[in-house]
Amino acid sequence: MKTILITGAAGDVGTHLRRELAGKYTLRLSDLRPLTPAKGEKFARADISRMADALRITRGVDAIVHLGGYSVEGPWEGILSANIIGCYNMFEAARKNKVKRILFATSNHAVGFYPRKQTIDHRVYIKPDGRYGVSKVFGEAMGSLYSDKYGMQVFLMRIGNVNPAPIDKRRLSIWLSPRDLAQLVTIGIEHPDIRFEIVYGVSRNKRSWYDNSNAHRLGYKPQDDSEHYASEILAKEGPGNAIGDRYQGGAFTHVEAVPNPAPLPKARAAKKPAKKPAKKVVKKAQKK
Ligand code: 15L
Repeated sequence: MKTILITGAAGDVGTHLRRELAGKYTLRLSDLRPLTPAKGEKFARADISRMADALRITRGVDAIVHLGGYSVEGPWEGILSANIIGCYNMFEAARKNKVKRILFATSNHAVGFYPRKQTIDHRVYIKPDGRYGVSKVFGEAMGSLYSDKYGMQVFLMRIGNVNPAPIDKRRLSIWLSPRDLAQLVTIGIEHPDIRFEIVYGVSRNKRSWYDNSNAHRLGYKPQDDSEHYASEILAKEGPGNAIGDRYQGGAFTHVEAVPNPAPLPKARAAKKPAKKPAKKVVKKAQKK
């Protein structure tokens, strides 16, 4: 049985994926946040913005599903640390530890400034819709470099929105059900001819904005279609936004931050400054 490392395993996508892949692979999990591993899983807490951590978690695995990172539009510091430095560390640690295959969760936001009225495939020029989208483009570029220069097998999944059911009108076009996610990831792990591939991580949605023929060529046969939920979703859709409604990336195209579904643990987000020694003690020390 192959040993697969899933980074960002405590997040929403990671949680769905773990459940779907249980029993198929030996799962090694990592995250900055704590996580209770299920039977058969092993968890290692890691901050991938530190190379030593990235090296530690990638040792001895057959493939990596790299989900970890800052998962929405937000402040540059968080994106820089997790998605630029962390992503670099993951590819470099994989290379150093001779892990041949890496599946990277890029995002629809790498191409979010394409208009909704346009159908795009995996060959379109990138059009990120924010700092987060730019960081995903960086990850795609890392994949291209490590494939061409080091022969790594790279599977880039431009993921839409993973949820048990679509949550709004935009997500009717980019929804990815957990079981379709698992099918796509399995292809990324198992397909014998992966060198460098870009696919869209979406279900068989009637309203899709993507020509996902590259994924289909590799054997992807999604089972779910968001259309079953369409009337219910559209009936409760709130007022839109002129810019967001025009582009595939939605709100990411016109706001500076989207509520972060995976905030850092408090202890790391705001480290207390070290206590200064009391003044008297300082004076004594100086006299010595
Ligand atoms: C993403 O890339 C995010 O990781 C996810 O949290 C959602 O916001 C998703 O895109 C989306 O566009 O719905």
